[in-house]
Amino acid sequence: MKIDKNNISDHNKKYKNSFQNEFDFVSDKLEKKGIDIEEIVKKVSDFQVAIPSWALGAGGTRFGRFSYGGEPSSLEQKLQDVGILHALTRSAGSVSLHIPWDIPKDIEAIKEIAKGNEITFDAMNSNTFQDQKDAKKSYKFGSLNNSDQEIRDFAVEHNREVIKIGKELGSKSLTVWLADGASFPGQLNFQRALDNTHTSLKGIYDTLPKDWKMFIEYKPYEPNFYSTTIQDWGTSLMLANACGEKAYTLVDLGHHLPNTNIEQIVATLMYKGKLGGFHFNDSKYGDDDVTVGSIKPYALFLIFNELVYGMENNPNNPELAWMIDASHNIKDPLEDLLQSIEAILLAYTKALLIDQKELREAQLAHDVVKCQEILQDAYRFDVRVILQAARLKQDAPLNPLEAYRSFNVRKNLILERGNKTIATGL
Ligand SMILES: [Mn+2]
Repeated sequence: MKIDKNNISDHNKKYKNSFQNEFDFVSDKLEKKGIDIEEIVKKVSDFQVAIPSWALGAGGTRFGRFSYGGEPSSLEQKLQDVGILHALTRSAGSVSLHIPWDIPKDIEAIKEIAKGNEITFDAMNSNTFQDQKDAKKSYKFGSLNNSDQEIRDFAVEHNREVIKIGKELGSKSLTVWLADGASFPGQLNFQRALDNTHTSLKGIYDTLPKDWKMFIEYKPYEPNFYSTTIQDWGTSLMLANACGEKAYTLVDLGHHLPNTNIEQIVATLMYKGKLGGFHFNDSKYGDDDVTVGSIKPYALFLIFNELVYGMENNPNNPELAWMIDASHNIKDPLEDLLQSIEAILLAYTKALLIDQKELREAQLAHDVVKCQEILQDAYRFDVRVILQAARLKQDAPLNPLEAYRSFNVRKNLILERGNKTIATGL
């Protein structure tokens, strides 16, 4: 299943006139504010977010999993799905693989398929949160933090293997997320666990190729209920600093306790040049798998305000590795990802509209009302047509979700793959 370019141009012909009217109207409005719409369109076109291989099938919860017809059952099919998303948006030009779920049998063949779909390989993800079949050691009581040296070595070795596979594919980074922690008080000696984690991470870091980065992700709780060894950005930053200059903190939106000021965390990390990766999702209570922007779109906008400021003013911070990190329970995963991509780009575009000079002046004048007005003025501006312009420029459909449905993508995937497939790893 590949998206037919003729279908896209038919789709765009249908909406071209209404698009153009709207675009001219918005372009005029922005010009009056002194904003060049073409500059914004260019930045939006350049923005690429990686799709994780595990988001393409139905994830389910610990209570159950409801399959989705036509799920990709191999790495090849996962790449095809990312290719579909990229053809529909031109914003999803990379995939983030998960080892061992996505071990390529034939590296060259996989690289060919990726190339054919104009997909590159983003950060590689290791997995020490579950035991694999026939595993010699168990991660039941931790991996990199385990009190047993042999288990720590086993987990370090797995990460080195992930780097090796990633190197062959052309990836340039490794993301380490640990489920390590304790479910009950007294179960774990915190200081020893942290020390073990530090030594293990260093063991992985030392085998990192010169041009690679290592991202250290944090999460306050789950799967452990009492403590997580790398629970917050401060712990992650401390470990990244202890590893070296190629190690960075990774912020996952859903990995914070309710009401955490994530935009301030982002700002703090960028100030130190240590924000390396960014995972998008949304959450209401505790789960981190809700569609991006579906619950707290204004918070996402405020986060993007800090990200945009950081990207423009902190040259010491590297280019960020953006990824959607979500799992889909009841929606068509591809439709959910299209909604997420749209939400990310909307928040980014609105943040680009903020007049940073005017904001700075209002801040210096302590005009609190004006500061808020500047932010909200940008947030309330309807920028959807800017996203459409970015897609039109790259021969992608003006309305990706509608195109996806009218092209009968899911129906065709089910015809090709069957109704009862399960994505590897899910
Ligand atoms: Mn994540």
